[in-house]
Amino acid sequence: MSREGYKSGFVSIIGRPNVGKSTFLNRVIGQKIAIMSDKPQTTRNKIQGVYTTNDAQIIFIDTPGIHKPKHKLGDFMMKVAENALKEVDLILFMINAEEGFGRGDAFIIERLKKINTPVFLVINKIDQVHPDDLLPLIEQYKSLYEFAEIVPISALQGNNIETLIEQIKKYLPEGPQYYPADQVTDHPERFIIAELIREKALHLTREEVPHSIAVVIDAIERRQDSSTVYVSATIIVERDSQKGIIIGKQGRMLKEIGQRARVDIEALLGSKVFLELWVKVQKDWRNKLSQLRDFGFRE
Ligand code: GDP
Ligand code: K
Ligand code: MG
Repeated sequence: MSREGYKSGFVSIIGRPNVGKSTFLNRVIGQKIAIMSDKPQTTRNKIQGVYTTNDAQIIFIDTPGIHKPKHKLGDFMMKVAENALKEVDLILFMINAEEGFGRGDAFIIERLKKINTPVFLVINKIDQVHPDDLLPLIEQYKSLYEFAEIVPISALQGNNIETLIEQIKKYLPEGPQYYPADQVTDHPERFIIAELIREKALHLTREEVPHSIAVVIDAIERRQDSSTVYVSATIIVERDSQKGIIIGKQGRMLKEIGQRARVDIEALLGSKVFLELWVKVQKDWRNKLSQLRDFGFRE
């Protein structure tokens, strides 16, 4: 569903172990979050929870690899971690007010300097320190990195959480409500899978088809007694000519789109994927949609 003024986006929470990342997420839960820890592992970005209100949806993402590694990570892995942080709208860098600055933080800040995503410094466990000790800590971190906002909280006691949420919303772009408000979806990856397919279609056709093409996921099923996930999706175009481009000579283009998308979806879901792609012409589907929106219809 998409609505004017509605904000949505992806937020990554990073920080040393035990600073309170999980406590914060659980605190934000109320009834508004859907923890998705039991969902299929993703190799890069795992959705940890979705916070939905009537004006915004915040999708909290776990981006592994940014923390100081026990073993030396290869440059490639480091790049992967950095890219993952580039893809989110906002990063919450959480620290423990009690502990202060540590080497793990220096490592993270070095990584943050390589990306443009805005970063909040979230100072947790303020219930454990005297307010007078907070200012020097803030000054110290300020001198190391230009944080977009600095927000002291207590995840345990719930102090200042509302303020943090309001600040987060300010940094989210306008966007759709990706996930149902009060329903834990079985497949939070649905939207991402659709976007992966759309991206491949646009890229491989060198954008000969307009960005307005849509991808609808018809089914995601884990086949019994099989480790394979079956995904069926339909690419919706507006014209027969576009359908021709997407399918390509003897179906070669569609096959290529499918193969490339499958590789990414397998990485996302962490399992083998059987991907079935269909192409459908739906004339003027965009116009119809915007007309419907004028009547209050929500996608
Ligand atoms: P994570 O490793 O970053 O996910 O940290 P956790 O959320 O597991 O928290 C580590 C410990 O810190 C737990 O014992 C929490 O109860 C505690 N903790 C988290 N937030 C706060 C806080 O705001 N104040 C206090 N006093 N303790 C906290
Ligand atoms: K976004
Ligand atoms: Mg944790």
